[in-house]
Amino acid sequence: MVLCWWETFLSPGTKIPPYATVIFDVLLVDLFNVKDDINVEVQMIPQPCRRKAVLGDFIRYHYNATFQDGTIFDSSYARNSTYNTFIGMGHVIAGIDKALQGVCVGEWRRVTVPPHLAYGETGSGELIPGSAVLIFDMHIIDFHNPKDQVHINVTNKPAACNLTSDANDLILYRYNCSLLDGTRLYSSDDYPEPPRVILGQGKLISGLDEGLHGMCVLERREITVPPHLAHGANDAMGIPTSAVLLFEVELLQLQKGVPEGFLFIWLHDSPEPLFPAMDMNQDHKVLLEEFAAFIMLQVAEGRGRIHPGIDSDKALKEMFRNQDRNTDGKITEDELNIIVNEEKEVVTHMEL
Ligand SMILES: [Ca+2]
Ligand SMILES: [Ca+2]
Repeated sequence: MVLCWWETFLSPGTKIPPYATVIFDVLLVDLFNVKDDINVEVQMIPQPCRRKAVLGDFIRYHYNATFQDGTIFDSSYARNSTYNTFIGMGHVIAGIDKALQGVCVGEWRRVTVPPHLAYGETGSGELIPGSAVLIFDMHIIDFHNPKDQVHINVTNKPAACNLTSDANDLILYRYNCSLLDGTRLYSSDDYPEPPRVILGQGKLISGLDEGLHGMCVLERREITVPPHLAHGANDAMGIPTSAVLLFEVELLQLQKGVPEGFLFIWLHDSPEPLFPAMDMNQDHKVLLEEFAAFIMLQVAEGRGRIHPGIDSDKALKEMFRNQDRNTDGKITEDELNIIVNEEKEVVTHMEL
């Protein structure tokens, strides 16, 4: 179909005299065939392309939209915000819904959409005339599926690795957080000290917490976190809505932890009976100093583990208070036995 500026020559009601020679000055604006499909010209695909977008994915992309004569009629860059949509749900014109399938993160593609896969013969408002062929220059920022899990890519695994991070462990780690297009968001290097956190206790966004599990000291990883395991559809700390985040992390230190709610656990069986072992000077009472020395000896000899996230003096005092039921400043055998029996009923690891 060829459209020309016929209307501009003759104002309505103008009569063409007989035998007149009519001169057409033709500008070809659009050319398409009703059988045309979209035309996709892939301009750049970053490698590796881990996964291609499919129906049902949620995608964020930038675009410039032009007519065939090069006039820009719409641009996401002008709004300084990506266009975000589910693919294949009819939220965008049919041609774009189709063009978004099979893209890679970071891909640039030019898509030419014939009018029957865009705004048809009627066009759209004042912006898009009827039967217009539209060209979209698209840059895919990221996409994810609501079912996506955390993706972990180990970039450096130390040869010696006999201890790995798990829930309740205290870790010290470095990180950089960026968008998938490389935009840096925040980094532990922005702070004087790398962060220290206990895993598995809801202190971090859930996807990062999960990605930090199972690491050995000095291991490095790239952790890709979909928005539902990060900040979701909220604008948090300048992070765009529904953005997929990339964390580059390195585990610097690891202190094995104790289950939530515990201050100390035995790693093997506790001494049996416990009181005589704890009452190191055999005077039938255990004062704070004696108690602290006993516990720290267990930790030093690898028989027990104290809560890594709390100052150990504070933890020891708290543990002592828990045992010294009548608060007279000493633990007796009776007091200890009450606790031991109560604890044994509920847990296998005894908390002191
Ligand atoms: Ca004693
Ligand atoms: Ca007491």
